[in-house]
Amino acid sequence: MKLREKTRKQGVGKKIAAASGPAARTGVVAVALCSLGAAFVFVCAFRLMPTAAHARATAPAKATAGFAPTVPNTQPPPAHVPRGMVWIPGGEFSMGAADPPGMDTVGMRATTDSRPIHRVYVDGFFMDKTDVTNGQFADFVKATGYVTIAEKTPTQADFPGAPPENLYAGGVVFSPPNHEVPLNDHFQWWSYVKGANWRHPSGPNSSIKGKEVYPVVQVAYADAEAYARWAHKRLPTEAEWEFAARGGLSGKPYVWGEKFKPEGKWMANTYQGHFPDQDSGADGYVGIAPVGKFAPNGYGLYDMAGNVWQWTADWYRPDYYSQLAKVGGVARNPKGPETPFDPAEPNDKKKVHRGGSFLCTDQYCSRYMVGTRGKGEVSTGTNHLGFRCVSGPGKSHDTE
Ligand SMILES: [Cu+2]
Repeated sequence: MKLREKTRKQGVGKKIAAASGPAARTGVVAVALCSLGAAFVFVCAFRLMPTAAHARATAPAKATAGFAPTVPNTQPPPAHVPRGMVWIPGGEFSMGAADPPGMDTVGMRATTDSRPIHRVYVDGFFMDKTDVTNGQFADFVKATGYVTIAEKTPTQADFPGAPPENLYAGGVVFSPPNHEVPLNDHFQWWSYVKGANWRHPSGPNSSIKGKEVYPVVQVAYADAEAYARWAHKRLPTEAEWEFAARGGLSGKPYVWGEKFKPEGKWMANTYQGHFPDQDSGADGYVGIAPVGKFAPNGYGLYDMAGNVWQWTADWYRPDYYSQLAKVGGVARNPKGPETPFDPAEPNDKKKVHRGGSFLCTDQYCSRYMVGTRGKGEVSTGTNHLGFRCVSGPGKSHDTE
């Protein structure tokens, strides 16, 4: 596997171990960016043609093919709404992402895994208005003494065959080059950094001091799940996440509607400038933004596009939507496939990521578009991956 070979050569930490060992923390770099495995590498390596970019800017995409209206449940919301959460009514909707005209050559072709568009029903639930913040995660750690995966040194037992010098604790960090680089090699802008963890998102010299209201990052799936359990919540299924993100709309390319910048207004923290070497921060933020700085969607949820990716509870399989479509009818409260499988990295256990991040750009990966899917190896944290929780009438998704 090319990515892994490369990782091995570069000697970037435990991912190396991964090359010969079990899946844990392997997919790391491969999944990190909007770089979602090989499929992404094939597709998003191509730069969006200026003409296409222009076309998109001036003629907003009509992405409604295959979509039918969202039919929300009409029962009144529960009387008590937990603090920091909003009620998502649930109901029936069309799930998936279409190819907006003018964008099908780059940003969206990698998203064949978000098709076919299919009909889904989810029960109502509460969802955190924002991503879980550093402050909230700190409360959890203080209360429980929890140690995240990125803070633990991987053991030889977990990674047999790995050179001991490669077994060190850390996380994957966006490390932009200072010059233009080919977009077919994400090692140009992702590094495995020793000592990177939620307290030090970009490495030992970085800090979250004064960033209590920024989303927590460098959390592995188990870390997010542990937080959720502590908070008497759970992680959303992928279907719940998308129903919530669409905010009652149907078939729109963005969680706020049809146009990327309605009336010239930035609606999400994404990447402007020249990817990956020059983030102009035109939207007000270079890198991560505090939570809730952009307008909420129709359900009152903030940052359901851009800023940081969010873990969902579902295993990732590129053909899951096809499986559901084959069954036909309306998929009720789907919980993802039984087992994970990413053909690009068949040994890695990946969960679905949603929402895109501050690194998403139409020059490389436009997964701030609602309906598109990301994925990530479960033990891998990065500095553009966080989460938010849900709770409510539905039973807990994960029972152990
Ligand atoms: Cu992206």
